[in-house]
Amino acid sequence: MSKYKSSILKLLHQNREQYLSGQRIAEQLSISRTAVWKTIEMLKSQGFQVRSVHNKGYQLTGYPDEWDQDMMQLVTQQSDFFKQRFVYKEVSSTQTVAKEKMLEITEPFIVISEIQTKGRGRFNRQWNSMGEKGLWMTLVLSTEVPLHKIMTFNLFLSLAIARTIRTVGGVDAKVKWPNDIYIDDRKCCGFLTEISGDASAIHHIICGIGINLNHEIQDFPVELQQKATSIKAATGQSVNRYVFLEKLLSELEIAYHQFLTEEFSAIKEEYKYYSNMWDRRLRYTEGRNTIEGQAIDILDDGRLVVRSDDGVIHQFISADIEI
Ligand code: BT5
Repeated sequence: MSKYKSSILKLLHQNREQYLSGQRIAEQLSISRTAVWKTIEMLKSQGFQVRSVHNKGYQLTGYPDEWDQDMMQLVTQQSDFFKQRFVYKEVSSTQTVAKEKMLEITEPFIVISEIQTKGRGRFNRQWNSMGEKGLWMTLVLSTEVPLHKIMTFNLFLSLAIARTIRTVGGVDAKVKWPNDIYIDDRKCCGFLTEISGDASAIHHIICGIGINLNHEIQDFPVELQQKATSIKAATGQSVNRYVFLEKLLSELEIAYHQFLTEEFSAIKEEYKYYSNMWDRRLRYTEGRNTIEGQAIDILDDGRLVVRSDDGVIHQFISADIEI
């Protein structure tokens, strides 16, 4: 690997809207123009697309299909909130890897994998995690959080993810209580919040996030083709996975600090505004209890309030909702 790869990649990525001359790159990094040229050739051989135009210079126009380690370091180091980042080609589940690493690491960190062979959702349901198409990531947050507050974590997080999908994907993403993001009534993202701690407080939040970015509908297994979507399937436009990840990490960091310092009431109106549950009759299942009715509110502790068809009021902690 060229010793200049990271620094040239950083310049090209940060200036991707414009051309950078070989001369300017060479001067900024105090290296020769030949070294710049050789490194650009190497980047191309690794799947980066670099346009070179005489008298203008170089522009980064495309990224490798698989996660590139140097590019990932660059993107994930934009903020130093996540102190360590682990990027794999294939793991069983980023949740499993994160839980092993958590025993030795006390600061926030992330685990990302191109492929998960046993990606999972809540209650050990399968999570389809196809390579090169999505973002499969676990965040570990080591912190003391009082137990009563944890139910609202998903709600703060939902807004951060939906905001990222709207900004980077340019599509109307809705939050579906308690842990999904939908586009056009199809699931585009699911996340899973697990905790470790003791009777009085939580010590770790282990949050696995799966986001479908560049899937075509046919990429999903048949049983998901009517209910799943990706940003690309919804908009016809591919998403740059690095740009998406960069934005997502910054939104997650903001949401996490907000979760620690504020109550759900601070974001309740925004959450309700972006929610896709109101004014429709849906089926709600929690444990063995299934009802049909309409959501009417979310309480300050994160519980969902639903009025069933017979007029009875129900409160849910984490129901499955069929859209
Ligand atoms: C979730 O569970 O939605 C949480 C998914 C969390 C996945 C991430 S990926 C990184 C980390 N590592 C892991 O192993 N997991 C986390 P739940 O609410 O139980 O929904 C699961 C259901 O979503 C499945 O039963 C399918 O119906 C559907 N599903 C599975 N894969 C999907 C996909 N790629 N897109 C949309 N829906 C999917």
